[in-house]
Amino acid sequence: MTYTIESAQSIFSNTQIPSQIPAIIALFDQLSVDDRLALLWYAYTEMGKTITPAAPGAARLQFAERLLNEIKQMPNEGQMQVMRELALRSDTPISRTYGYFSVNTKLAFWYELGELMKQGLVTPVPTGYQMSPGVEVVLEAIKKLDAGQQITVLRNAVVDMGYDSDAASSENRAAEPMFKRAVPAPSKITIAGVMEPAVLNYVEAMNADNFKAAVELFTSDGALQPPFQKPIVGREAIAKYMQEEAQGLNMMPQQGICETKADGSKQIKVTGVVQTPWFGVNVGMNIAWRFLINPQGKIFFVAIDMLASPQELLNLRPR
Ligand code: EQ3
Repeated sequence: MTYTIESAQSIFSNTQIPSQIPAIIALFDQLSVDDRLALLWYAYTEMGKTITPAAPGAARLQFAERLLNEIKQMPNEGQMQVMRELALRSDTPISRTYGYFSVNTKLAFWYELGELMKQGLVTPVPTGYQMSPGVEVVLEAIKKLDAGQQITVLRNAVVDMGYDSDAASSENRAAEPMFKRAVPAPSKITIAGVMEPAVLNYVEAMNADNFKAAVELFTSDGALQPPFQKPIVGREAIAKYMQEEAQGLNMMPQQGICETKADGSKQIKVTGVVQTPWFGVNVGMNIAWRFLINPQGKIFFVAIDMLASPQELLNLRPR
């Protein structure tokens, strides 16, 4: 049997419930720039009543430091202008520098700006700002999401900011500093219903931040599809992605289903919880992994999906 990445993308699609996140992001994108910045501030402070991100630490801030110092020295209106340009993805020197940052550096940059806003050193909301009705709609929609989905909306908003030049591709970025784990992640994995070595070894390698071992489990033309993104194809590209975005994750798969096909390939769906080092044990994201394992036991494809609700953790069979 021959499979392609395109055909692999649709495995177990009849068990999936569409996530509300893309629709909320589409609504968010339609807001004016001041509305978007204000909304992020309100959503962040609202979430901050129950959860707050972990401080990024000096190593992670090293790439953002120069930009942050430049912004700190600006008058309020200049600071606001920079934030607008970032949100508008304008082609300005600051917006280009930001575009070069890795996802984690972008998060660290906004974390620091957020701290300055809390201290009153940077204005969080434009002077004279009047909330539009659209902001309330999006804010209410965000409030109804669980914490794992809320932080995904915030993360996606931050990642989409800045000028996206071709030169800012991940090959041109400096190596990402390692996230130090406060507590080691689970190292011996068991998944109810799934015994497949490639899947168990994948989770164990990821939990040890051993991306070399994780990538060796893939076929050379294998692909990984992160939530709401296109597949990343080939071991080298996957390894680079993992180094930048998967450090310090705690993966706690719980249960799964395995279907063996006539040619010996396997389609496996696993559901469970993932924690990001940004929020530690305080926020669990409900996710699914959909694996296509070739007859030789290598991963040809894995998609990672954000689940629409905790009930979906048990949604393993076609409806
Ligand atoms: C200051 C403020 C509030 C206002 C201003 O107007 C604008 C902005 C932007 C502001 C600041 C916002 C801030 C500070 C936001 C911070 C958000 C953070 C820290 C969000 C972090 C989110 C992390 C997430 C959602 C991580 C998810 C990771 C997942 C699902 C990993 C999945 C993976 C698995 C399971 C694999 O098997 C393979 C790898 C992969 C990474 C895909």
